[in-house]
Amino acid sequence: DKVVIGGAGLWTPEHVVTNEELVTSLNAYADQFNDRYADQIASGEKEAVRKSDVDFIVKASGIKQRHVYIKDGILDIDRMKPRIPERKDDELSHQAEVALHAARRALEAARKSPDDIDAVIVSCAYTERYYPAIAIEVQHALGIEGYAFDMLVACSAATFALHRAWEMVRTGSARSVLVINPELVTPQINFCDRDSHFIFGDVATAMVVERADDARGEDQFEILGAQAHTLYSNNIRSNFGYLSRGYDADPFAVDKLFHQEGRSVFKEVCPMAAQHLTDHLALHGFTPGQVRRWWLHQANINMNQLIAKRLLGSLPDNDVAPTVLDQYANTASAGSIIAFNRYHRDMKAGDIGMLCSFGAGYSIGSLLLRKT
Ligand code: CO8
Repeated sequence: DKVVIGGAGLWTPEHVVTNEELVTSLNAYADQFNDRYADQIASGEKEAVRKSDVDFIVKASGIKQRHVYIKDGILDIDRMKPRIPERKDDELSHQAEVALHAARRALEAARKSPDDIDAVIVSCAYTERYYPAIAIEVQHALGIEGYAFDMLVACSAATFALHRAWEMVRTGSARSVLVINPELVTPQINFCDRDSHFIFGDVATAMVVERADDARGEDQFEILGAQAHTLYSNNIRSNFGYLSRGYDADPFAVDKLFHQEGRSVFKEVCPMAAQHLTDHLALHGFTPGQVRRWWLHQANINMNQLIAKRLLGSLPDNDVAPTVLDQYANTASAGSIIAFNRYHRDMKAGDIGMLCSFGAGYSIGSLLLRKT
């Protein structure tokens, strides 16, 4: 039986941080730190904070700005992290709140009510707590009968969750699944580090995966296949976790925040992703040239161009492989889903599209779609 993506939703936080604002703040922080610790820096006891540069950021990544859930605190050089008010147990959690914004939009696009949904998956790079699951909180808030669970697969959380949802609907364990990606990543960014302070932004995305027979949305995409691949790598890592308490670790130590060997990631992941996509298409008798649209993971413009060039032999335009990272930056697993949300309404029945994520783990996930 056919399974479709029956509707998609995107919630964009209202606050924007530009490259200029980020660089001004980091450079002022660097001056303050380097002045304060001039003696220790001179003796080699401490490392100087290195300054950032707007032109470097645009050239190295394609990122021009990012949306953030909470802007307050991020640019304050005496803080360098968002100021997030803690919520009580009986209040809606931050992540459930943003998940609900995207979920309601996906339900509306699919013309579904919560009664039509049998399962909820919240899948993203971080959840704000381990239990009760954010997905169960969202299920409760929407009044959905059935079951819900959280999944963590870093950059590939969205594609891996869609893969699960596809299987759940195919096997009949759910008629329709709401997959949500509330990516609140800014609290894990080291805003004092020029190598990574510019990379990420916050967002929430959602999709309804359901039986084609039940689908009522205006734009439906049949899932022709889903593939996944993982390979262990330490090149993108965060050591923050529940054991940190036992280590007596400083939760803001550099290794507890997002850090990466960006060059190695670039070199290792691009060929893996290109090969994965070629193999996935071949499995279904397609070649890259037959794909009308590529909704690629949004980590770095140069990375996407290299992958697309390997696949197609030349650089595709924005219509074939749309970029959203100039406005959103890297939003962990949600990047390709943002691209889908913004670039699918013009597609015609029969058009083929490929949704693909790649990144931390390493993890690569892809779904081959056909407009119905
Ligand atoms: N301003 C000025 N100079 C800079 C800056 C800056 N902001 N940043 C770095 N430099 C310097 C470096 O320090 C280096 O100087 P030196 O040679 O003196 O050390 C020089 O510029 C060159 O640096 P790089 O070689 O690192 O520069 P690149 O051209 O490789 O660009 C990138 C860096 C943009 C990071 C690039 O390597 C890249 O994008 N790689 C791939 C990254 C990637 O895809 N990562 C995956 C991200 S993980 C993910 O998607 C989800 C993870 C889970 C979510 C986490 C949320 C917090």
